[in-house]
Amino acid sequence: MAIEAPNDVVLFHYPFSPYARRIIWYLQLRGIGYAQCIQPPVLPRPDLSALGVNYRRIPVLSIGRDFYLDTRLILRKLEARFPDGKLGSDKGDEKALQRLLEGWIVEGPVFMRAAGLIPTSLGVMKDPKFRNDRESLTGRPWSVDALERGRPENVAYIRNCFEFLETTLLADGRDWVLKTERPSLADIEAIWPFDWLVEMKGSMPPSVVSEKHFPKVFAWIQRFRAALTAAKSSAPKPVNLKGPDAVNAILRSQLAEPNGTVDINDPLGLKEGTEVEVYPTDSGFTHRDHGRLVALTPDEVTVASKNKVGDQEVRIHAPRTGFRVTEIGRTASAGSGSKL
Ligand SMILES: N[C@@H](CCC(=O)N[C@@H](CS)C(=O)NCC(=O)O)C(=O)O
Repeated sequence: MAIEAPNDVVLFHYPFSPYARRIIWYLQLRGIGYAQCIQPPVLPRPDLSALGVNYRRIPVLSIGRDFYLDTRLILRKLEARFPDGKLGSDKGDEKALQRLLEGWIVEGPVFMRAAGLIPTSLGVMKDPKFRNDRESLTGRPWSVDALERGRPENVAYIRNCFEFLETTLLADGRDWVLKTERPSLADIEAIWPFDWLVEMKGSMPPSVVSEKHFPKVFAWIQRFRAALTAAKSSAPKPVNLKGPDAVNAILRSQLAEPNGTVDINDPLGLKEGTEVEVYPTDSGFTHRDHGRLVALTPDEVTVASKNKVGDQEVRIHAPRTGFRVTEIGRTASAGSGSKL
């Protein structure tokens, strides 16, 4: 019997992905039913390939036959798709803080520094398959020696992040970042790498980062975990879909969004219908999604792509920041290039 995805939502992830947790937490806090299709932590990921998605990072979320890449876009889409009881603020200054926190961690250096604190004693770090996979992801050598050499600087950097939260956002003793009654999107945006590090034994020396040094940050993390436990107990349990069931459920469903438009004044000058490729510029850039350009707005690009199983088109959406869109056959010039 065909298994349906609640709300047509399928999350592709693996449980130890800290990025995926941003989305799982959001869905739990909102009580939104969804299905999940657990992916291997290293390539290949045949379920996503069958669906026509080449992007290699995790998580990916589909709503119907629309696929959303990158947690920044996924959260925006969930807020728009399920507006009643959304977690984001409507006030300009609060929205600004939300966006700045998102950028600080996802686009800025915080997550890379936090990832540099994964203890090298973890089994996965010694697995050559994992090491080779992450070398191909980042294009840089991945070695225990290099990680150990970088550790002191990463600890110093992360300590400053704890210090920043302790002495600014949380300094007045508030429970939640925007002084809300319950955790908001701003809490999700701010908390995830710090929660991940606190959970990961051996990531930070307790002589430098501990509850004693940063009581407010640690208490906030505890509060957030308690709020999640409470939300989880009343939220619908995710439906587990095996790869082929996820592929079938998605290909049976409709497109979730109407056609968008291609902004004729967009600086890239691309036209609707042009064959383009879309890929992230920070890591995983050799895994590119190809398709017909369907929509191009200031913060989103959408391409229509063929899956490998049926005739139905799927749509792949990515945010503009941190992603490149190029006409197939043309080389892009890197936007950040400077002669200074
Ligand atoms: N900016 C992306 C970053 C996602 C990311 O880097 N995810 C990690 C997992 S936590 C990843 O994909 N690692 C490589 C892989 O799993 O192939 C987002 O916000 O979703």
